[in-house]
Amino acid sequence: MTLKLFNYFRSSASYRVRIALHWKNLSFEYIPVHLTKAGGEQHSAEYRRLNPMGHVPALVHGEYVLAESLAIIEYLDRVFPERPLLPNDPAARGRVIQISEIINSGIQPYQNLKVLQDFEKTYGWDVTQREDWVRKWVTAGLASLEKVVEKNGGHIRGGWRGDSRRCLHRSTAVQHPKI
Ligand SMILES: N[C@@H](CCC(=O)N[C@@H](CS)C(=O)NCC(=O)O)C(=O)O
Repeated sequence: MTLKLFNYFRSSASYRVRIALHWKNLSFEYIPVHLTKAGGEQHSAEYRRLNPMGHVPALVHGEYVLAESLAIIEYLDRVFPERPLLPNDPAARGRVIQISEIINSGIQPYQNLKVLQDFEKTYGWDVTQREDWVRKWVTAGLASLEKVVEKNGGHIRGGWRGDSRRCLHRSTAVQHPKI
């Protein structure tokens, strides 16, 4: 059964899944979904049938379609258990999911394209206003993330394995010099 990944090259959620696929040495078909060309290919009726949220990435494995990067990573780990991404130990697994969710739900959505587009379209915010708002929430999220990681004896750069690290992306990293 082939694996197809509908994704966009600079989407952080797409990065997560591509990193997981490469980590597991799985070959996959890369299907680009351009987020800005022609108003955004993620809004097409065809793509919305795969993911009604209109987000990338979406994985197609045979007849099975799955969206949400962390759900995809969990699925890949179950179906292709070689080179695991998530630890088996319940406490370690819980911690990895906690850290991943801080990024996935607590940081990334604040800088999502549709949020920034809506600020411009609905509220008329200029680029400085948009960036200030994003920086405020991303910085707060990263500060919390750092506390959680430090409390658990880790640091983000160097040797830190697991799914939560795969959630980090350069767009958030540039906001925070320590990462
Ligand atoms: N929690 C979702 C987030 C997916 C997401 O927000 N993807 C962004 C790109 S990183 C997207 O498709 N945005 C499209 C838009 O804002 O219109 C996941 O992990 O897959």
